[in-house]
Amino acid sequence: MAGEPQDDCLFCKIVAGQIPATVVRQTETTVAFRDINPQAPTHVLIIPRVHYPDIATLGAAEPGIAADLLRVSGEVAGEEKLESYRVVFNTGSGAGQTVFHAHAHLIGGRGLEWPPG
Ligand code: D5M
Repeated sequence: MAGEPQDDCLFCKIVAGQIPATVVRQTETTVAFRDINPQAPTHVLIIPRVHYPDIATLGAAEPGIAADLLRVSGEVAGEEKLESYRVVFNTGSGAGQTVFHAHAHLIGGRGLEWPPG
């Protein structure tokens, strides 16, 4: 069923506490934790507790939870004292998505080029 945990999903396992993560914030609908392969001094992933493969399917089915990802991104950016930062949703393998459970990347703490590669 849509949104149900998937046995083969890494981020569902983090939500369930079956795989350790450095969690920085939790809400009723989201979990935020540090990326295992940080691309900047602050690199936090904000994920929904429910399973959808990407931000498009999450946003279509659960727009309130998609908005929660953005709200929590801003809250973590504040806690990390970031004045400038980027929130990125890689969507599809051609855009670099490797984990098919919707997630926002919060990246900051260094200068960021535009356009991204
Ligand atoms: O981003 C997927 C991100 O997930 C990538 O930056 C690495 C990160 N990752 C993978 N495994 C873990 C664990 N176990 N903890 C924390 N972070 C992890 P994508 O946009 O799909 O390329």
